[in-house]
Amino acid sequence: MVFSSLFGKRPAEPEPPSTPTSDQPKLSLFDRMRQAVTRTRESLSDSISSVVALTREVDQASLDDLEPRLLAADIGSATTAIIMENLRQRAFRTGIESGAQLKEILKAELKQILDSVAHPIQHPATPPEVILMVGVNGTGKTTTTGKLANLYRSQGRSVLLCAADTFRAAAIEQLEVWAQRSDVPVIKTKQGGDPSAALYDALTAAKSRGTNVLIADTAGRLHTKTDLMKELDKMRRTAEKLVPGAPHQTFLVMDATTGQNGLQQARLFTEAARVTGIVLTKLDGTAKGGIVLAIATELRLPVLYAGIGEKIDDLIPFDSSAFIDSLVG
Ligand SMILES: Nc1nc2c(ncn2[C@@H]2O[C@H](COP(=O)(O)OP(=O)(O)OP(=O)(O)O)[C@@H](O)[C@H]2O)c(=O)[nH]1
Ligand SMILES: [Mg+2]
Repeated sequence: MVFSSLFGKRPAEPEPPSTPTSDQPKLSLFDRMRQAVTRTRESLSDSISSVVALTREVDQASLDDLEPRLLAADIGSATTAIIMENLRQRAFRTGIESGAQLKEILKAELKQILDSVAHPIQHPATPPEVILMVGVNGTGKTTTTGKLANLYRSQGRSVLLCAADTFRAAAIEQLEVWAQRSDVPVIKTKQGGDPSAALYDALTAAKSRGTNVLIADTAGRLHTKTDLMKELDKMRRTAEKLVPGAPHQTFLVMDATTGQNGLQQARLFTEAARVTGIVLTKLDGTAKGGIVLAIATELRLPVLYAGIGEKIDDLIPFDSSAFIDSLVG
């Protein structure tokens, strides 16, 4: 399968305006996805091999061995139960003849789960498109805001950043560094200031400048912090008032390494914050990439982007076929 067909929905991989720390040869997005899920793939491949090693034909009993490995990859108990039930039925009805066939069936099952929550992103007819970055502490919101600015810029869209994390020390400076890297302007207020006021200024600026995309980095918060959740509501209302339909996107940034724990936090967060899609960060640092499946089954939300490192171009548009091929390939 060629790379362009996997990523055909988006423009060809662009040359970012600046990649200060990128010193490796350019890999295709597919290769980079494959690299990011290496550890998860190795653990899954092992289990598929061990299932097949037991007997030439994959029977129901030998499938039992696969179940704990799916759970270990963080696919989640609900999702694993669905997959196992389908595989067992298949083994019972028509038989599964080989490891290769098991892989193909597994791939189809996983793909169906991801595709059931996929939907095309609707861009507003009139700019700016307003994106709120939300999530619990330390998941990678600020880093992802910087990477997204770079990605959108390289697609020819103009970007304005809003430093709406006025809570954490140095959060504004951190975003300014990212803004410089991708050469985009940033609107800020002082630390301790009202994030909605910063957002108001940024929305006004984006409208008058005709900016395509406004991305607001917000403070890390737990759904249990009532004041901070109210603050997020106020930001939403501010956006709504100034730009019809805004915020058009609310991206929940999730850290893949936090596994089922992160998923539980995310579940409660999505209920409170009207999340439209997930950015899954730190996929490069985990053998639990299966969390993408659990997100689809349990949050009913698509993963839109994957963070695969700390550099500016270490963010890739998520593609379910590429992901599944990388995971089970
Ligand atoms: N390996 C890896 N590290 C990442 C990725 N995304 C973010 N990080 C790192 O995660 C750490 C936290 O990132 P931040 O962007 O500051 O996270 P945040 O959500 O803004 O944090 P708070 O604002 O404190 O809630 C930093 O050290 C980032 O370099 C990723 O995709 N891969
Ligand atoms: Mg931050």
